[in-house]
Amino acid sequence: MRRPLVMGNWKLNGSKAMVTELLNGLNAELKGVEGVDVAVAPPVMYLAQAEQLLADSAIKLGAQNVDTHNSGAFTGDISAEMLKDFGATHIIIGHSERREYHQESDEFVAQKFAFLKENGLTPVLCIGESEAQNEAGETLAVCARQLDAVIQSQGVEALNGAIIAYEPIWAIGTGKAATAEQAQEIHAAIRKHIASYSEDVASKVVIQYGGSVKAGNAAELFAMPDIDGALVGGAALDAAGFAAIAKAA
Ligand code: G2H
Repeated sequence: MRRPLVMGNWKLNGSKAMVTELLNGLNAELKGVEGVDVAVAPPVMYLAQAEQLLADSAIKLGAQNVDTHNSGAFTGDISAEMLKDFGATHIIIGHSERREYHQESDEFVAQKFAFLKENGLTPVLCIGESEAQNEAGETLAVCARQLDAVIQSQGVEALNGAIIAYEPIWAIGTGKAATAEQAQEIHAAIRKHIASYSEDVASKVVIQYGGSVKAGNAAELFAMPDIDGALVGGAALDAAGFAAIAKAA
C-alpha cells in the first residue's frame, strides 16, 4: 500500500511573518492527522525558521531545488548537505518552472536526482508535458523521456523511495486542473512505463498529481487508484486550504 504525500511548493513566496503564521496554522490544523505524509518546501531563506517551527511536528521539511556539488567555487549554489543541515528531506527537482526559466535539461535533472540519493535525501521528481505537447498527443512520450533520463542512467531501482510528481504544465497555476479521470489515465500510463522496467518498483513508487490542486478538487483526484497525493502550489499558501487537501488524501 502506497502512502500518499501532500507537499506544499511555496515557490517564490514568503516572509518571516508569513512563515510563522502559515506553519503555526498547519501545525494546529494537521495535529493527529494520519494516513498521509505532509511536507512543505519554503524558499531556502526560511529553512532555519521552518526547521524550528516544525521541531515537534510530523510535517516534513523540503526545498524547491538543489545543485550538483557539495562544496566549492559554485557561486549562488545550495548543496544537498546544506539542505540536510537544516532538516530538509524532500527536495523538488525538475519543476517545469526550472526546466523553462533556467534551461534545466533532463540530464541535469537526472544528475540532481543521483546527487540527492547519494546524500540520503528524497527526490521529488517533477515531470509533465506542455499544452502544445498535450494537444499533439505527446504526453506519455514526454513523461517517459523525462523519467528515462533517470532510469537509464541510474537503474529503475533508483526510483525506490523517490517521489514522482506528474504536473501537466497547462494546469500549473492556471486554475485549470486536469480532471481526475484525465490525471488517472496519465498516472496509470506512467506507472505502466515504469513497470516495463520493474513491476515491483512501479507498484511501490508514489506518483503525486500537481497543477491547480485545491480543497475543492483534491478528494476526487485522490480517489483515483494511481494518484498518491499532490504537489500543491498556490493553495499551499493558506493553512486551512492546504490542511483540507492533506486531510482529503
Ligand atoms: C504546480 C503546482 C505546485 P499550482 O507547479 O508545484 O502549482 O498548484 O499553483 O498549480
